[in-house]
Amino acid sequence: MAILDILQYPDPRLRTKAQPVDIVDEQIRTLIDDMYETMYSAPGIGLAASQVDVHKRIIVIDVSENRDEPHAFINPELQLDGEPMETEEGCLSLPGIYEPVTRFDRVRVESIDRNGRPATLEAEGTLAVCIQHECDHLEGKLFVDYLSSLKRMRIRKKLQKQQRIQA
Ligand code: GNR
Ligand code: NI
Repeated sequence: MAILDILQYPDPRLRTKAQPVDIVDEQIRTLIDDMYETMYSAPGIGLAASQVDVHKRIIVIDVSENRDEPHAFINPELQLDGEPMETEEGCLSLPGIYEPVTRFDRVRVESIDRNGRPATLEAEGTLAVCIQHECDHLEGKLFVDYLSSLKRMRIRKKLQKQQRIQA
């Protein structure tokens, strides 16, 4: 397994729209394993393939306390449900930035699992929020897109400054 590099905002590659997976083969399963390792080591509660510069429709999530409830979704199709709710979001591509975002509190996801079988999941709460956040990544969308352009500009400047210091 391998820990993959996570693209940092405002890297333009984060804006790439991901393409559907045709066949779930060994290469896809290896990518999913590497995404889990990358997510757990970060640590984060989810990761989209887009964030590791692989523009395929694959996301992994684990919102459990014990980090022992992994979910992988290939070609996820979302149905939003329930009520709007506001929660603080963060993103591994925007380290140290946390801002409130309004999302639906329930979702239904149809996808393919790591064995290539169709699967349906109904989720609520943090899992529902995380699924929406990850599906946005596959469209090239980031949680800061829901903020005002002024806030987004301040965040971009702050992160670019951090990245210059790290370089
Ligand atoms: O680790 C993460 N935490 C988080 C918190 C609130 C809402 C969404 C998230 S997802 C994020 C990991 C990440 O960037 N996934 O794309
Ligand atoms: Ni994210």
